Amino acid sequence: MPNTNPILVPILGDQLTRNLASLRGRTKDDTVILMMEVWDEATYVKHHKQKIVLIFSAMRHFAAELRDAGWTVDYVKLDDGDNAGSFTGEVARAIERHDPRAVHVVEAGEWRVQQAINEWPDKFACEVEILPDDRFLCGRAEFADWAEDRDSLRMETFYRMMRKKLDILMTKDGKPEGGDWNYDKDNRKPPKDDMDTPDVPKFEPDDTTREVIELVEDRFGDHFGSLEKFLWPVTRDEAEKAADAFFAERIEKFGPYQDAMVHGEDDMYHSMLSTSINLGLLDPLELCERAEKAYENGDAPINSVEGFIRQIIGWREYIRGFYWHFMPGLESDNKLNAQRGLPEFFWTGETDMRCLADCIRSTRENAHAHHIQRLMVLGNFCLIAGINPREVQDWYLVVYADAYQWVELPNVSAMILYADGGKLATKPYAASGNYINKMSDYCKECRYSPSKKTGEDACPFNPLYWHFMDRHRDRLESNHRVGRIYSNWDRMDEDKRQDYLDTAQGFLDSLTPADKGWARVVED
Ligand code: FAD
Ligand code: DLZ
Ligand code: SF4
Repeated sequence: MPNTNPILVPILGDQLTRNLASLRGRTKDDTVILMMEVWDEATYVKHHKQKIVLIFSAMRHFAAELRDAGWTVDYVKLDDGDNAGSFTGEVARAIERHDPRAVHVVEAGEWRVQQAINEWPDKFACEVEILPDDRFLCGRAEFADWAEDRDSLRMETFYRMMRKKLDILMTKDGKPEGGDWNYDKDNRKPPKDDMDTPDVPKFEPDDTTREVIELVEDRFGDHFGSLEKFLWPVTRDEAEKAADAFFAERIEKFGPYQDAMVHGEDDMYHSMLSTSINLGLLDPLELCERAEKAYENGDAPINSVEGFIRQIIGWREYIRGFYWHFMPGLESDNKLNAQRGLPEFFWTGETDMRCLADCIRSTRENAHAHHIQRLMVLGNFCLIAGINPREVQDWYLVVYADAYQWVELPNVSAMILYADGGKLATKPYAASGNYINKMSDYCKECRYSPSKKTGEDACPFNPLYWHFMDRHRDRLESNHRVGRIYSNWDRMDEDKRQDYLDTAQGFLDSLTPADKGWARVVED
């Protein structure tokens, strides 16, 4: 007799697509889909309230969409009385309920969750099949092949391989479209005075989202972040509307203003699609193909289109490959031995540094900040102030609605903090106040002055920059991209150098370290 018991298909909170490997080819009458809201996931760090609302609401909408399409969905809500609290506990309970002949699950995005899933074959009596997540365009094994025997794992080399493999922005004779692989040099326009960027579509909460907002206010009221406005897309339809608006209104200027920052302008020309891509609501390759079409139709210039495609098939895929390649070590790497605690103002926004205050305000209000804010304002500060990588990792993982460890950790540990010692970046992304002054309007009304180098009114980025360069001289001087900076330092007279170091030290001593309870539940 054939075994007619169903296949149990657990779908995790960031696997919200019908094109998931574990669903493809399955028949509806032979499958029970399991979706689980669990305490362990909601509290392993104290996620921004909007992040929890986004994930639970998107999960509930996706479950409804599957049921409407005729699938059997067993959905466990967080406040279901018998909730086991963990993925493993819930799968065990579902096995009791449905007596499946097998469990088919797609590998998890995160190491921590994958470790738990790896134990399922031994834990459960039925067969467990773990499938690769083929929503990513470069498989984990493919990345490992690419990385093997390479001295340097630069994103640019990886990206060219991906362009060729996917045949995106390539001419018929195998050359990069437009003649160059990378148009970054055209993508550094500072903001104009009268910048008036189109509004990003806002999706008002429906009944399902409102119910989740209540749940989150009730259970996670002490988590960071505001729920005053929650406007993220939570369904595929909404995510597609958000993508339509980006391709109609913003992609043209996406490239040139990619690195520009304006006080109070939280979206600029960015796509604001990361939350939807990471949840599985949007397909990354389809977005790149739409961008390519926009170029072919003359709707957007090559520097915008190439820039957007590079972020997705380049950076996003590379970051994911890098994560799996270097885990679990990446989590504890601290090659610059940075030991300072994260300042409290990262949680409260209470700082006179106008650039940081604005990025933190956007982070609190929207669970979002755009790339250059994450990299060159918040990240640069953490790097040159020597903040401990673990504390910075926790902060980024908590505060952004698009944050999952696979994408947060390499960006934080390797890209901004150089904690991996240079596997990802050729040099630390350290910068003085000059950079922020050039690329933003923040400094005009700041209490500090970007042109003052030392003393009370000096922009803190200026002395911190030299403090960082000085304390890491042994490691960085031999780096050919950094070495010449030390000639400038050595040319300054002794008093000037001491002034820089004293101003930086005075500023560092004035910082109040954050209460650990912001990021994690602290046991008494
Ligand atoms: P756009 O500027 O419109 O870019 C288009 C898409 O490219 C994004 O939606 C995203 O999918 C992809 N992308 C761009 N840069 C990166 C990158 N460095 N790594 C991976 N994907 C990229 N992105 C996350 O999705 N989750 C995170 O937790 C996250 N943490 C970050 C932490 C730091 C320190 C830094 C420097 C960057 C981080 N990023 C993260 C990358 C990037 O900042 C966000 O993807 C981007 O700001 C999302 O906004 P957007 O959709 O408007 O992006
Ligand atoms: C981030 C998150 C949260 C807050 N809650 C859940 C949840 O209750 N159920 C779920 O399936 N996933 C959740 N997630 C996402 C997971 O923590 C995890 O990031 C992904 O499944 C990737 O491994
Ligand atoms: Fe930021 Fe310095 Fe400019 Fe103030 S002066 S906004 S601290 S870069």
